[in-house]
Amino acid sequence: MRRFPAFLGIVSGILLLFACSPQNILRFEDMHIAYTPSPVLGMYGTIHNGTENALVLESVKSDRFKRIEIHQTTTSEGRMRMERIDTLTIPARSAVELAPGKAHIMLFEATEPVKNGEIIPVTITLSGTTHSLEVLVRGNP
Ligand SMILES: [Cu+2]
Repeated sequence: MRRFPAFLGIVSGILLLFACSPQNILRFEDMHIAYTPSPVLGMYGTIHNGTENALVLESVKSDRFKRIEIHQTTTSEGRMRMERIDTLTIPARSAVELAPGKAHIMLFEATEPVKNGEIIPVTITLSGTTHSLEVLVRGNP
């Protein structure tokens, strides 16, 4: 019985750690691939950089696609167009939303047709560190 309070102390300590940590870490929010029957798909979501340093999105890779690019949408003379960019910087203590009409990830040449509801493993490299994500394919809400 004497061990019980100690166990509770450890549990509340862990909970406290979880409650505090999201402020100063890297966090991916609502990363998803928008389903369309098109062979070219977009990946969206928000990258929260809670660290003290800017993070640079360097590459996105997946075995399900032969080519993945980082895109930025620009408007000139009233026309929206997207172009490939080499990297995307997420400033320190800031967040970047990947969305249609903004920066986003573009997926080309799926190895086989992508299904709505499929979960696709994706590797994202930020400032030399790779992060493995399981990204859901879903219809746009
Ligand atoms: Cu694009």
